[in-house]
Amino acid sequence: MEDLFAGLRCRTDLAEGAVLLPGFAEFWAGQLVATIQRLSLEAPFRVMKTPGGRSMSVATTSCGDCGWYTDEKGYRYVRADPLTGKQWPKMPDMFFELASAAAKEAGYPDFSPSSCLINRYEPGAKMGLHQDRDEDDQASPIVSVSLGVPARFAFGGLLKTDAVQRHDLFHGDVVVWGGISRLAWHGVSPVRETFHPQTGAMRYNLTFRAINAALFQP
Ligand code: MD3
Ligand code: FE
Repeated sequence: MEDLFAGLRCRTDLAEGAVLLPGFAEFWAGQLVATIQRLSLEAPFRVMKTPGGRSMSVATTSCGDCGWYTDEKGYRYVRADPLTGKQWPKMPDMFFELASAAAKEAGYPDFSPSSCLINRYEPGAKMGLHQDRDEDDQASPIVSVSLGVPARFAFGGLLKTDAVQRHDLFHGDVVVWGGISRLAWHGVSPVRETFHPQTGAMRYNLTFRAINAALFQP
């Protein structure tokens, strides 16, 4: 049903610097889902722990020159996957091209992501309000791609206490977070138990990021 309305939902500025491109990834979506499955054979989804010792609600993996990681040592980008000891899988060309095209569409023709974080939400999984501050390249946008079961996404302002707006993100939706929105507080409400033909009960989210290479840790 939601696909019937994809054409009716049009490009929207969600906030200053944040552009929603509904269905931008729709043509790529089947391939993206299949590629996520393939990547996860090399770098399995795992539930990471925050520095405070809590298990995250989502399962996560990465591809690209570095991957975001969290454990008792803190939040950081690492060149090798601590679970396997191997480098993260190379970012598939299709991923890079999709993220670059979306960024270009939103006004960032030079975006060159070096990392893609892959979050997998099972029914009930959520992400608490947080800011993304580990990239140290805040001039570059973050490109996010939603796949599978829809999710209600919340984002606020630069202060945790600022009021939040809520939006539903559907299969194939892309959001480019640039400018001031890059530092907005954001999170995802618990994912509803429902079905998507391409992902079953799961929601996947890809976030493409440009990382200052000097900051990568081994
Ligand atoms: C707004 N992921 O991985 S994507 C994350 O759906 C993350 O898995 C969520 O937040 C998810 O860090 C949300 C949309 C998103 C991504 C990055 C942002 C929104 C953002 C950075 C700044 C502001
Ligand atoms: Fe985030």
